[in-house]
Amino acid sequence: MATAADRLRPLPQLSPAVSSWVDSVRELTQPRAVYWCEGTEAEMREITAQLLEQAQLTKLNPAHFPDCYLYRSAPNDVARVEHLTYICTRAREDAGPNNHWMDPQQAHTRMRELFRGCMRERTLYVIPYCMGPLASPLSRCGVEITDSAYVVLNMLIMTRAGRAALERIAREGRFVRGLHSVGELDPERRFIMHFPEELAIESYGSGYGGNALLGKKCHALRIASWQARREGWLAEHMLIVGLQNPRGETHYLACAFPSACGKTNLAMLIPPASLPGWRVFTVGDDIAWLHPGADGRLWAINPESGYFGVVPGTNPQTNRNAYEMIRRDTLFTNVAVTADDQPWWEGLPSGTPVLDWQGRPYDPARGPAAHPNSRFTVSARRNPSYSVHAEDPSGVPISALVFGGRRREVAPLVYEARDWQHGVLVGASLASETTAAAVGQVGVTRRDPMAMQPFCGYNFGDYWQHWLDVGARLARPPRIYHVNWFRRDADGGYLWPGYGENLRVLAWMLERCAGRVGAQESAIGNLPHPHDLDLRGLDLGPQSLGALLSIDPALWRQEIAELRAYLGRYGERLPAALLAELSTTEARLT
Ligand code: GTP
Ligand code: SPV
Ligand code: MN
Repeated sequence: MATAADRLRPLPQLSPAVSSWVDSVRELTQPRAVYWCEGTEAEMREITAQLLEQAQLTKLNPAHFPDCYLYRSAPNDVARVEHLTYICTRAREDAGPNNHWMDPQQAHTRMRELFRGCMRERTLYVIPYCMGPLASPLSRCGVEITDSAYVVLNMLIMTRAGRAALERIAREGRFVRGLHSVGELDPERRFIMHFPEELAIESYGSGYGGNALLGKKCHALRIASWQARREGWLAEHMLIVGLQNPRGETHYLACAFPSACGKTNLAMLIPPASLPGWRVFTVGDDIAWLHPGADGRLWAINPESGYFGVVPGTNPQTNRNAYEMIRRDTLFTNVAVTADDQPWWEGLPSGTPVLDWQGRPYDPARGPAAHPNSRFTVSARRNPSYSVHAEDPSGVPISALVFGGRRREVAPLVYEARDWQHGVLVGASLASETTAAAVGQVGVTRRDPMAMQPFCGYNFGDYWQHWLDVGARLARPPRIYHVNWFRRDADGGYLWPGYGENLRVLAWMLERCAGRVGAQESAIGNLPHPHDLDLRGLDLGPQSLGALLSIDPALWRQEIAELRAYLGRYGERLPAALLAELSTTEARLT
C-alpha cells in the first residue's frame, strides 16, 4: 500500500530523463492511461486479478497448484523470431554476418509507423528494472514501456523491477530504453530491433518471452554484449551453478548451451543417490555477466531474478527441484490442462490432458497437448537450491566454463580445451540441433558459437577477439570444456542418461581444476581416462562409455572443414589466433 510519503514523491518525478521519454512515447502511441510499476506484491496481485477478469489468465487448481495461472498466447506467437530480429548499427559490418542488419534511421522510421497510435484503448505500463542485484556495481538498469499486462507480470518476476530500480536510474542517469507493443500480434507486422549505439530496443507485434521481456535477451545479452565489449567484460547465454564436493570445496561453473539444451536443468541439478556428499547451488539458469576481478579470476553475476523455463520434460525423475518449484506462485504459458484444471505437459508421469495449449479439446492427431516451447515463469526465491551467494554484489568466482550442444554424433561426452585460446575456438565451434525455442525447423544442426548465435549484439569476429582479450587479462583463467549430453546410439536412443547424472562429468572437471586427475590428449583436446569418471551406481556398459568418448577422425576432419568455411565468413574481423588454433587442430587430426 502506498504511504503518505510515497504520494508526495510519485514515481514520474524521480527521474526527469525517464519521464520525458515516457511523455514522448505517450505522444506517439496514444494510450488511454499510463501506469508506473512500483514492483510490490500488491501490484502483482492487482494486475493478476485484472487479467483474470479479462479472461486473459486462467486460475489453475488451487489445491494442487496454489497461486498458479495459465496464459494462452496467440497460436502464432509462441517462440523467438530470429528472422525478424535486427541489430541496427550505423556500419553494417559492426553487426556482422551473424546478425540481420538494418540502417538505424530506416529502422526507426519503420518502427515509428508501427508504434503510431498503437496503444489507443490500452494502458501504457512503465517498468523500471535492474538487471542484477540492486546493490551490485556490475548491474545495469533499463526501462521497458509495454502495453501488455502479461509482459508486466513476467518482468516483475524476472527482474528487480519498480521503485528501487527507478531510484538507481535517477542516481546513475543512464538506462536502456525498451519500447514494446504487442501491436496486432500479426507475424507480418513484427520486428525486434536493437540500437546498441543508442542503448535502445524497439519490439513490436509479439508478446512472447525473448521477443517481449526486453530485460532478458534484448537487453541482458544483445545490448549488454555490446556494452561489455567496450567496458571489458562478457555478457553470455550461460547458467551459473555452484558445486560442493564431498570434501566441502565449492566451485562455480558457467555453462553455455543453446536454447532448450539443458541450462535450467543443469543449474538445478539433483545429485544422484550413488554420488553421496555432493551439493548443488543455483546462481542463474540463462544469462551470466562475467567480469575479470582484481584477483585475476573471472566473476559472475546472474542479471535475472527468476526463471522463464521450458516446461515439457520437467518431472520428479528428471528434476525434482524444478518440478516442486513450479507447483506454486507460477505463471504457465501454453501448457495443456486436465479435467480438474491442473497444468499438464508431455513428460509428466500421470494426469490426462483434456484441453490442449490452445484451449481446444485435446486431440493427439493435432500434435502435443502442451506446446513444445511452453514455459513457466517463477521467482528464483522459489528454487529450493537457490544459492545464498546469488545476490552477492561482486558475484561468484568461476572455476570452469563449459560449452555444450545437442549433437547426435561427432561431439564426445566431454573434452577439455588445452588453454584459454584453444577454449575460445572450442566455444566458437559450438554447433547444435535447433529446438522449439525459436520459430523454424526443429532438429537441424546449425553453428551456434558460444550458444550466442541469436544473442550477440555485434560482429562475431570482434566478439571472439574480445574473448581472447578478456582471457589475456586473467591471471587465473577458468578452464574450458565442451560437453554433449545428447549423443545417440545406432537406434536413436540417448547414450548418456543426462540430468542428475551429468554431475559425474562436472565432478571430473572439478578434479581437473584441482589438479588431482590426469587426462588423455587427443587431437581435439583432453579426454577423461575412463577410470577417472565416477560411474558408481550407473548402469552404463563399457561399450556405451567407449562410444560416448570416441572421436571419429573422418567425421572430425569434416567438422573442422565446415568450421573453417564458417569462420571464413568473418573475413578480416576473424582473429588470427583463432585460425592458428584451427590449423593446430587440423594438423593433429591428420
Ligand atoms: P532456454 O530457457 O531455452 O535457454 O533452455 P535451457 O538451456 O535452460 O534448457 P532446459 O534445461 O529447459 O532443457 C530443455 C529441454 O531439454 C527440456 O525438455 C529438458 O527436459 C531437456 N534436457 C535437459 N537436460 C537434459 C539432459 O541432460 N539430457 C536430456 N536427454 N535432455 C535434457
Ligand atoms: C531462449 O530461447 O534461449 C530462452 C527463452 O531462454 S527466451 O526468453 O524466449 O529467449
Ligand atoms: Mn535462453
